[in-house]
Amino acid sequence: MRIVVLTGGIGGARFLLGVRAYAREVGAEVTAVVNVGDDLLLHGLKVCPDLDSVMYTLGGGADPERGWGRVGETWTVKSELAAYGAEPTWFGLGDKDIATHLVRTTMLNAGYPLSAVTQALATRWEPGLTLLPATDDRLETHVVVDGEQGQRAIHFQEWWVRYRADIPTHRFVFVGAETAKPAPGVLDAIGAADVVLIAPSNPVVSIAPILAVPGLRDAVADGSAPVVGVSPIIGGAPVRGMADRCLAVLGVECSAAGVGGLYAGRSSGGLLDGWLVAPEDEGTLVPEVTVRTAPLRMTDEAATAAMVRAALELV
Ligand code: GDP
Ligand code: FO1
Ligand code: CA
Repeated sequence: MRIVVLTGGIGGARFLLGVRAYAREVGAEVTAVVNVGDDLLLHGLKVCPDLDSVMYTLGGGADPERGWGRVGETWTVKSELAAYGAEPTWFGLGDKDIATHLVRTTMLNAGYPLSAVTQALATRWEPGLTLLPATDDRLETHVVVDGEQGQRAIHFQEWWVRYRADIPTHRFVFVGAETAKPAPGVLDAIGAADVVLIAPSNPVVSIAPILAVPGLRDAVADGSAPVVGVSPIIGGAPVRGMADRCLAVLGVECSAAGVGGLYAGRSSGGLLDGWLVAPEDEGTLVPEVTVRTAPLRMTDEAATAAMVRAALELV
């Protein structure tokens, strides 16, 4: 059995722990297609927050409280940069994390594509599944906000980390998406999949940028594999993070029904065959989609593997 998961960072990474546990139990192969819209160049370094959250989490090196970055992190470089007055001060790279960005940037500068670099980094972390960036091309999420002279676009990280998504916001732009190509292996994995899972990731800024890569959304929507999504929203609120603010920008209700309707049923031009929601959201309806309930709190690996089983039983 081959499972493909579309995923963002922290929520997706936790979900993948459960997918991996389930896959080990039944002997399945897993490919994670990871968002790159959060990526940024900082102090000359290429930082890929969602890929790193997934890689560190599956490799046992993530900070469990923060969810991003390394456990046991130190911040010497960050404070030295601050002493120089180096901007931005609102985004901090940890010392251990910087080693990842140094290796990645060196390889990228030597001409290796991000997918190959990710594979190389993963040989250290042994995530137990195939990690693919959605694209090797530059695709960055920018956010159009109110500026002093009309509207201006800022990088997703500035919107998310500096402003905590709490400023007047008009829309999201996936810069580079028009000309991006799916990374090598992505379309093959989707084509060969027995099931495609949409992780309980942020639908607006983690999953949408993956689907914005030309050909990727169609491969999922027109592929033979059934598609099941897992709701990141429980009882009308995100479990963590600011998906509510992202959904508000799109005018989509922050609910399991709202996000299900955003992905929409395959037979109505959307993606989903199945939509898994929490017991709190029993009664959720998405036209043309099979909706089931299961406990959706990823408290530990076993609970998360049970979620995955419920998702797969749906189709
Ligand atoms: P990010 O890229 O680091 O922001 O992480 P993701 O986009 O992959 O995941 C963020 C989403 O995960 C948020 O919208 C949360 O609501 C969701 N999430 C976090 N923990 C849980 C959980 O235990 N259960 C469910 N269903 N969703 C969760
Ligand atoms: N999130 C923060 O809130 N503050 C930070 O200083 C910060 C630094 C950072 C460095 C590397 C990395 O991979 C992630 C980092 N994050 C930080 C998390 C990240 O910006 C966001 O949570 C995600 O991009 C949203 O998915
Ligand atoms: Ca993300």
